[in-house]
Amino acid sequence: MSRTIVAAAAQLGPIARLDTRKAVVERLIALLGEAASRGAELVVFPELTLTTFFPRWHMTDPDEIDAFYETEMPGPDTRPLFETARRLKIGFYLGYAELAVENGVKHRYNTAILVDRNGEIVGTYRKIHLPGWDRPQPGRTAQHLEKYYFEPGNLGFKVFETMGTRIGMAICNDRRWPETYRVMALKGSEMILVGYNTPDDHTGHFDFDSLTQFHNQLSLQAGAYQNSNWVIATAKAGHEEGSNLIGQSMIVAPSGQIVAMATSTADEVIVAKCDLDMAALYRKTIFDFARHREPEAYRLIVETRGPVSD
Ligand code: CDV
Repeated sequence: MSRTIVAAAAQLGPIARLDTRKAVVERLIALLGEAASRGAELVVFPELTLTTFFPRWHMTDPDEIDAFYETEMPGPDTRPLFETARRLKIGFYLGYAELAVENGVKHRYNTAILVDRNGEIVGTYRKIHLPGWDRPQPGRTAQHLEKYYFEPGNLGFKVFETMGTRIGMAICNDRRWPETYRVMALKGSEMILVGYNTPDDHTGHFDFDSLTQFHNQLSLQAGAYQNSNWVIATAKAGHEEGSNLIGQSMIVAPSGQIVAMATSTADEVIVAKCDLDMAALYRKTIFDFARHREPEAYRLIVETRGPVSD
């Protein structure tokens, strides 16, 4: 008997700077309801779901900055989402800015949690590949200051056994790095969940930026196929505070085929029934890691960050 899970990507249209958490959570609850009515058992929301994508601005006032972070999860504003999910018996992935106190020291992470069908947090991931800069770049109209607002995640790429499958998490820029998927696939993941905010002006070079959507598909399809995983990827999309965020939320099978894709840049749910045994199929054949991988030849990947001369 095949094992299946009905998964949904719950894409969000733009969130304005002045939109309240309460208003955003109401939108999330509506999306959760629609996903449930279409049979979904697991819903993936975007990266930094609860606010506008604030790393586009350089803020210096600590109070202004802190207002974008969550200090508890669930908190008063997000609890209704957890309660609705529990009532609907639906699991979810939620990205948010996390302000954590570890050993008495404040840390800021770009975080995603995995919540099971009982409304319990069963996994936490903190974004490892932070794009952009740690200070504003002169001459750029669009800043991308994730290295200013966040530290690299300190939890590694874990895989969580839950909801009848093995789930890994990644956040936005992580999806472009093959290492992201491979580490989780080696740990036996069958599904990788990804939330993202991808502006179409990141490099500032038209020839590259015009390929933003192609690179989104390329990364997600390659990651799914080369690692024999389902990939559920969800965008925050549309014209948000002067920035154009691509949509293209999608569900990709372990074959690399896109089985569902959003057609708008607004709030939109896409759903697919995912056959989890499809992941095993490729792992027994072309991507039988134990039989075909040659780790000795890959040493450099973990020994160095950047290019080396041979
Ligand atoms: N939020 C992101 O990580 N965005 C990056 C952009 C800036 C390139 C991405 O990889 O989509």
